[in-house]
Amino acid sequence: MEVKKLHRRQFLKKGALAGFAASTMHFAGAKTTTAAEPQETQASQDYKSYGDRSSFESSARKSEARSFPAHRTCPIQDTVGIITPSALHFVSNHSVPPNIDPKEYSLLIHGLVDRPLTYSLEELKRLPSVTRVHFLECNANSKPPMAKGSPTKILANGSLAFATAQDIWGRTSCSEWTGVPLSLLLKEAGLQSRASWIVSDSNDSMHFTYDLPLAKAMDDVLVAYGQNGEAVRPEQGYPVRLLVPGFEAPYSVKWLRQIKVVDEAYTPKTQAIEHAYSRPDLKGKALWLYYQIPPKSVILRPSGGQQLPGPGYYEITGLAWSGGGAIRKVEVSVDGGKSWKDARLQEPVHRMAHTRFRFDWTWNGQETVVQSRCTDEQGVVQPTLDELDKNWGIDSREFWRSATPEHGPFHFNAIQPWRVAQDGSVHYAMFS
Ligand SMILES: Nc1nc2c(c(=O)[nH]1)N[C@H]1C(S)=C(S)[C@@H](COP(=O)(O)O)O[C@H]1N2
Ligand SMILES: [Mo]
Repeated sequence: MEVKKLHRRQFLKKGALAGFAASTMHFAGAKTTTAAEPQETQASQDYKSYGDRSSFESSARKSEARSFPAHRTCPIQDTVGIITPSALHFVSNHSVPPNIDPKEYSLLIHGLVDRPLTYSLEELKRLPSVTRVHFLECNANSKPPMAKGSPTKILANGSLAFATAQDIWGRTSCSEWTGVPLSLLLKEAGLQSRASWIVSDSNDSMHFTYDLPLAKAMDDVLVAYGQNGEAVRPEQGYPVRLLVPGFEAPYSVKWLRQIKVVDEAYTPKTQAIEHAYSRPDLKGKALWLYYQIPPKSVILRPSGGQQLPGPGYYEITGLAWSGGGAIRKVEVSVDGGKSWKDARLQEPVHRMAHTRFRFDWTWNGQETVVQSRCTDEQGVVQPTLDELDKNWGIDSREFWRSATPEHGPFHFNAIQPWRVAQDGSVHYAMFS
């Protein structure tokens, strides 16, 4: 057979590293070791019926500074592939989460419909389901961490000490979600002619409430009960949440209680107070709500707080995503933005999902800046910080220093530069 005839050396030649001369291909840090005898660490009868990861693995969520009552960032720099392990999915809770018995659960659909309906979880699961890979991203993700009250220290050269990808970019995650299309439930209930928006609320202590244009609700929104092959996690809204693909994550109401069909935007309190931002280009005189996430990408290895052991080959890897659909292209620059080359995209590329990119790099040991920029299926390109400033009509270098954690234009998608210093340390270099 063809495959069997390929010797190891031939195989390596055909591989991704074929372009690297053997002499330049010393792997920093790679050591020759002899295989150790496998250690019997756990008797097989000790394996749990619901398993844990290896005791050597320690990647973990982190509390955010503003952590009332529970905001947790995802260790995005440690993930591989495109699916975030459910146990590491970022968490954003604005009040006390409920603990819902699935037997007691019910979802009410009412308002401008012909037949108000309630569904138990079992009834929802009898309906035709779909499974799709989608990211969720908090509106506050990737905003510069230099606002007042931020724990991040600004160094003399403008670098931010200790700013890791998790600190800045950890409010996004990507899962395989399973559920019933919301359009199916709304059609069952029968939409009346004045119907144009929906308002969804939840079973948490504040009844977190958000509205959504009906056109989006009828397009691709899921009433989700599955996450990565099992029930939605308690932190993610067990037993049922809305999943609004490509929109800022607050639209995806967790612990979903009811959906009311209405004839105008309601802008409920949680939306108006916690998620509307003043427009700097209008001198802060107007509050603005954002919907679709713009194209974003970030290099995760190497990224802030990491340490390269020395010159040599490294795979640069990171994630790209866009609320506008599929990622078409990710370019990487390893020379401070002078030149850009296409990265490889992990296939298949899902629409409105994290997309893994990979890029071969041989670091020569000199200080440099690495960064990525993506383009989505609509041809929208991730902007530089200067382009973003121009769109918003601000000088961000001044703006971010005077901003407070609660105040400032979120929805931040500027290209993220990381500086690799000569000693191999990696730093946030957005403003330097
Ligand atoms: N019921 C309810 N839904 C909610 C929230 C909440 O506090 N309560 N937080 C919202 C916000 S601000 C975000 S960013 C996303 C986060 O989803 P996750 O916690 O599953 O990552 O959930 C949204 N849905
Ligand atoms: Mo959020």
